[in-house]
Amino acid sequence: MTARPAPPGAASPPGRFITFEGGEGAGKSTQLGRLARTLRETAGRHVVTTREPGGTERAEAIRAALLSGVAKPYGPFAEALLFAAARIDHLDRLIRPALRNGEIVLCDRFADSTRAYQGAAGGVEAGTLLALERVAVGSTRPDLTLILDLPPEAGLARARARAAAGEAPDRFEAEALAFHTRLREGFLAIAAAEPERCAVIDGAQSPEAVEAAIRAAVSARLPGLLLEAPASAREGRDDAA
Ligand code: T5A
Repeated sequence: MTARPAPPGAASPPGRFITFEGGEGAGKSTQLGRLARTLRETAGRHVVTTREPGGTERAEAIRAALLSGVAKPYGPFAEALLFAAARIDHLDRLIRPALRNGEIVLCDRFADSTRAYQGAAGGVEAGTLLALERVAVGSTRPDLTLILDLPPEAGLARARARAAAGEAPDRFEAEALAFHTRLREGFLAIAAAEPERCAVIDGAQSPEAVEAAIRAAVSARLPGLLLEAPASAREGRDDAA
């Protein structure tokens, strides 16, 4: 998960930053993997896949603390600060270098998750979180955010099925249904407020149907990205993830 510097003198087309958002078990990781494969194999693009919290060694250490629940007693604002700390390292060490290198960064969750989990669901005041976001994220905003939407019961059932297979529910999966309902409303409110950046995808469909909807959204919002890359965009870069 490290981005390599562009070779000296190489043409550097602008990178693209695409984030996947949604509630628990919405299918983000599944769809991020499918889009990455399409972009690499069909379009010949250079793609970095990453996630939040995490994506760098330091941010992964913060992830472990957050998802274990050890930070929960400090409250949702303190958790928001920790998510922001992880995000700052992730942006500085992975996301911005990759974008500068002209790569396509696909990120499983980003700042909208803080707005939805710690804000809409957790109760931290929206203005406070936006101020924190401005400091932590600066001008590195996603070009496109795919919000996978489905009833929280369905997403939690998927997560529970995983738990039955031996994986313990994390800090946020263990929250009550009312929390997950507020979460869904929070993501939909973000999409309504920023329709030019966000596309809502029906995540309750089959994985193939969700994939098709995502391809349609990417084609509409970022024209040309799914078409075969020009030779100049194929040269001089290595896949970093
Ligand atoms: N968080 C994160 C915050 O509170 N604030 C923040 O700022 C940030 C960045 C991260 C946690 O941290 C919180 C949110 C999270 O609670 P995580 O482990 O990364 O923890 O959790 P999630 O991002 O929620 O990841 P999940 O794995 O739970 O969900 P995904 O990635 O949305 O779903 P996916 O693809 O793994 O699929 C889940 C299951 O469903 C199946 C898959 O096979 C899998 O078993 N599935 C489908 N089944 C039927 N139909 C489909 N269309 C399916 N798609 C996938």
